[in-house]
Formats: sequence, structure tokens, C-alpha cells
Amino acid sequence: MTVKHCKLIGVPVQEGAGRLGCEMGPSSLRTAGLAAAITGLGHRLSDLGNLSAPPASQVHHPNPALKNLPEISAWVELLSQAAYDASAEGMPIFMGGDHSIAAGTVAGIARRAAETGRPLFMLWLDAHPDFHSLESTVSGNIHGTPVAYLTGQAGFGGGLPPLRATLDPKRVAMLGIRSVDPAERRALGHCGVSVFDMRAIDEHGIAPLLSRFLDRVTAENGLLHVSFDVDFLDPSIAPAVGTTVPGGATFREAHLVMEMLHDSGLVSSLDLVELNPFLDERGRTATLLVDLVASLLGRRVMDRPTWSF
Ligand code: B3U
Ligand code: MN
Ligand code: MN
Repeated sequence: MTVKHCKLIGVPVQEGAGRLGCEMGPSSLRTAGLAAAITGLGHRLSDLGNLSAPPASQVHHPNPALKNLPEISAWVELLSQAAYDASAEGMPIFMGGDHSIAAGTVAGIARRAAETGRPLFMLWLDAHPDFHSLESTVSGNIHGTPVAYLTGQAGFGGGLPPLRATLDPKRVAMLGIRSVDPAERRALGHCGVSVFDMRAIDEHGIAPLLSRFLDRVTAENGLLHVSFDVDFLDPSIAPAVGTTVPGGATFREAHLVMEMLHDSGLVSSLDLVELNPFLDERGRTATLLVDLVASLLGRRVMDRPTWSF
């Protein structure tokens, strides 16, 4: 197994979500044993601590529904630099925080990738596509916008910082999607993002969908960022999230995704977002996330293959 240098970066942001609590995400993941799970697999680990909230930016946007835009805009600026720096070497693991942090983490990773000349791909594991612009969002929660921002869609000017490098929407795949607003559906219809909704998973199985995407990343010698929203998982196994949607990924599907990602050897950075420890049941969601990260980093039941047909 390839030894990785994992860098834990705590990002205690909750202003992008509709309810408070995600600020405690990094603490909950540490308490659930994330560091020991990583080192126990033989990887190197640096816990870089939590980032501190920057002073709010001076931004204004005409959409009156937007919540906490000056705070999130400042976080995106800060995170973009932090992710760029951290991705010079090793595998950054961003412990959110709500999903608005991806607007910063992936912006920084994309800037780094552009410099290395390797194409950046992104796997978005989520119940939601988070494909609103600052104009189209109805809830005003900025965690519903990062993918549209990162792929250079219109409607962010004057609100979030200009991007140094955009992500090609054709290099984005979403898995687990089951709650899409009308404006997102329209925008996703013609932008090139691969949206594997729950019906696609039910019809084809999660493995072939993921494996086709991973084959493309391999063929282009790409880097792969994985953005893991807790609500990708079914609420029966992962209650600690503010926006539960029934019908999510099962325990086994989620582990299989992580095991396949590990075997691909492609993952270069990771977000763990939307964990709201206030809604957890005796830490079971945080513990599940730690186990999923372990699968992503090489924990397996048996060495393979141990059978043949
Ligand atoms: N699309 C809705 C719901 C939502 C998006 N992301 C989350 N919830 N977590 C919105 O608020 O934009
Ligand atoms: Mn999300
Ligand atoms: Mn979500």
C-alpha cells in the first residue's frame, strides 16, 4: 500500500448552512478517532489544527435572501490560499464545516492543479447538487452554491472572490443526488456535469457508475478531489446532518465507494462536510465517517482476490 501524508485541517464554518452546529464538526471527527484511524493504517499524519474565522469581507449582493455572504466570502478567500498551500505536498483532508467550505478548498486545489498541468476531477458525494448561483438560491444558504461557483457559472460576481482556476464541469461527477431545486435542474441540464442520481444507482449499481468515472480520471492522468457531504448517506445510518433526505447511500454502498476510491489510487484531497454533532446520536455519524475515511485510505476486510468464479 502507498503511504500517504495526510494533513488534517479543521474548518469550523457554520454560516453557510441553514442551522447552527457544523462549527463543531472538526472536534467531533477528532473525538471519534480520525487521527488514530489514519496512523493505524500506516500513513503519516499532520494535524494542522483549526483555521480561525477571518474578518468578514466587504461584499454586497442584490439577492436579499443571501445569508452571511460577507463571512463566507472571507472564508472562501482564506481557504483558497490554505488549500493551495496544503496541496503542495501530501493529501489535505478538510474537516468541515458546512459545504460552503468547498468553494474555497476546491478553488485552491484547482489553482494548484492548474500549475502542475494535471487536470482536476471532482467527485461530489451528496444528496444535493449544490448548483445554485447567488442569484438563484431560494434558501439563501450558501452551502447550496459551491459547485456552480467552482465550475465558473454566472451569478457570483461581486459576491464570492474571483477564481484563479475554474473546474471543468465535464470533469465533475455527482453521486447520490436526490434533492434538486428547479433552478439547479435547469442549470445542470446543459453544463456537462455527470449527475448520478439515486435512480441511476438503483438501476445500474453504484460500482459501475463510479468505475467509469475513475477510468476517465486514470486515462487523463488526473487528480481527484472528493467532497463528501454527510447527507450522501441515508439518514438512518447518519443522523448528524441538518438537511437529511431519505433514500441515501447505504452503509455498504458508502464503504464500497471508499474502497474503490482507495484501489484507484487517484484521490489527492478530501472534504468531510455538513457533520452537525449537535444532531448526532452518541457520536455514531462521526464514527461512521472515520470508518469511511479508513476505507478510503486502505482498510479492507481481506486482501483481494481471495476467490475466483
Ligand atoms: N438546494 C437547497 C437545499 C440544500 C442544498 N444543500 C443543502 N441543502 N445542504 C438549498 O438550500 O439551496
Ligand atoms: Mn452539500
Ligand atoms: Mn447535501
